[in-house]
Amino acid sequence: SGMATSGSASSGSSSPSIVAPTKASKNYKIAFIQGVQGDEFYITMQCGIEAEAKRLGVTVTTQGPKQFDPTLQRPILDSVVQTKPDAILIAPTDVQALQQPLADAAKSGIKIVLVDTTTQDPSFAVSQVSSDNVGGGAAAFKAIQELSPNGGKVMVESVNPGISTTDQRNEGFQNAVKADSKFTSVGVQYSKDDPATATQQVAAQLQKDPDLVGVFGANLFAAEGAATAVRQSGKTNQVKIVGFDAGPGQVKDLKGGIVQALVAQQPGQIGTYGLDQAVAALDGGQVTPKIQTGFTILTKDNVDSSGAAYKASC
Ligand code: T6T
Repeated sequence: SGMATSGSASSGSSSPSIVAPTKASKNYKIAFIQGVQGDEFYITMQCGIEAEAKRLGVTVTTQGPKQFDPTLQRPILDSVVQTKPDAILIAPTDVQALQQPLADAAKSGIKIVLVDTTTQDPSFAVSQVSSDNVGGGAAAFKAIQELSPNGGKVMVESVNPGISTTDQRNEGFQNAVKADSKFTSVGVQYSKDDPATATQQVAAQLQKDPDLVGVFGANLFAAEGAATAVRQSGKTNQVKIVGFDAGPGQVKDLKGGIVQALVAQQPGQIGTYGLDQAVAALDGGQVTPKIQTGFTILTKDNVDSSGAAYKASC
């Protein structure tokens, strides 16, 4: 089938090789600021960061806002900057709101590495590490195409406008829909990272468009909420769901046949690369400015063997 897995990491710079330092020259103080607490994507990323920190001999502290919200993340960044860490790894929750504070932090001498999400002008960062989000959105549509070969109406359930990752996934998905005349997009809804809101929005869309054939849930919580709506509507056979991410609840929905495919990112790998770039920048080593990690399309059949499911703890 066409549900192939995407390849390994590729660097956006002219240098194709990504160098991992063997040891840090000193025990650097590095802060990791998640997009949100309790999200298995960022937990798995934290596991990758902590394992790499141990290997290199540096100290990492992790914090995150209680919601995926720049007004909650900004004060965390401000207080972390006050402690003058050597480097910050951060997943900015908005392309605009975190732009100036991060540029200022970089100006004060802190090495900034963007993990997962990015900002409007990330030139202050020594490196950016993320999935191929446009490609992941296109891959999600390809999965729906294969599941619903006759075509029909599809929708995207997303998080907030202004998040680089989910906006890119939506863009990749919508462009792929436009290229196939058998499908029409009924648009995108934003559920603020709240699965209950996503459930309401998908249920409302199903009222309006009872012939909907596919939903793309653009992140973990959007996909979980979409799955609940489709399950409650009794339309599991008609409406195919493809979700981004592979949290424990999503994997359960996949195995239960409510969700047909998941686009699993490599959060642990993003964390490992991110920490390596921070230490390399601090020690004057080789830094790769842009690293793109791959994704795996999970179905019922390969989910157990893939090892791609996210962790709930390290
Ligand atoms: O999809 C991930 C992440 O890539 C995105 O930026 C925000 O949502 C997640 O953390 C999943 O909940």
